[in-house]
Amino acid sequence: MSLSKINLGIIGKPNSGKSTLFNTLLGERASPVGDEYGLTKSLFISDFVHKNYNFAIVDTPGLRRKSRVVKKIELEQNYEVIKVIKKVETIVLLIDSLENVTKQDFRLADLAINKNKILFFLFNKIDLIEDKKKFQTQIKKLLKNNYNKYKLINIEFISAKEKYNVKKILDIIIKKNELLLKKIQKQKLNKFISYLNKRATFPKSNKIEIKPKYIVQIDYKIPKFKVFLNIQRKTPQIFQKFFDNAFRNYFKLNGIPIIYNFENSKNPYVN
Ligand SMILES: Nc1nc2c(ncn2[C@@H]2O[C@H](COP(=O)(O)OP(=O)(O)OP(=O)(O)O)[C@@H](O)[C@H]2O)c(=O)[nH]1
Ligand SMILES: [Mg+2]
Repeated sequence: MSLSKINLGIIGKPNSGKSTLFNTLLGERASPVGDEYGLTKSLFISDFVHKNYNFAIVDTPGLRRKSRVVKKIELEQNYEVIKVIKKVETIVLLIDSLENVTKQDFRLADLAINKNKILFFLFNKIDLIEDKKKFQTQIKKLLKNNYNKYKLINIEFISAKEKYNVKKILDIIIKKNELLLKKIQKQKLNKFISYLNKRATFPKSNKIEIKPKYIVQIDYKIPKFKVFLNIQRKTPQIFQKFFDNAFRNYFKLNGIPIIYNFENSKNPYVN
């Protein structure tokens, strides 16, 4: 039987534990690990099998804030990491649980989301946190309240060093990759539209409620939908957000990219 493939990029600030996680996943010390800030200077690439998946993984140099980057080599490293983000389908953004989530983290997350990647906010070194339950609740609340792409991301907690939750994360990564291939039947999409029209009040454009009329899936590698609306004008952000939210809730599609093409109603299916 041939194995399916998952390409996984490990990114994040210096010292967050990327190389430690890389080694834990491989079960060997392939990438040097240590307290020195900015230890990893180039990409490390390897692969392993978990369940019926062949994981290709990339360990990357820790990225510093742009304003702190002084040496040319660091600029090149930044460039390498951005290339990795573009190339793989799944990104693990590693965050040291003892530190705050920074602007730099959000910048990297935005980059991954804009490129339609499956993205994990992976809080590492959870072994150093005393009240883990409280911490996890706080982090989720923080992100929910402060990050408007909350529904698009996955939030998990591990100790790369103590190998805590690492296997579980692999299983979740598999689940999300399988979810990415989801095909939604026409009938179910129609049902969603009538459900939404019965329930919701919609954002307005020029005092007219923007309503979805019809939806059709047009691609399957990353779920992509054409959504026909009752307006002629450019679809406002607020409606896009509203629709995405409703759609993800209804079909239970959190933590994966979804692409929508919003169209005006000049089409044969409306009315
Ligand atoms: N307590 C604890 N320490 C960890 C964990 N993961 C990594 N560390 C420690 O954190 C330090 C940095 O780990 P690295 O894996 O080298 O971090 P990195 O993100 O690769 O760092 P750069 O290559 O500099 O970007 C090392 O001292 C690790 O032993 C963890 O889960 N728990
Ligand atoms: Mg490293």
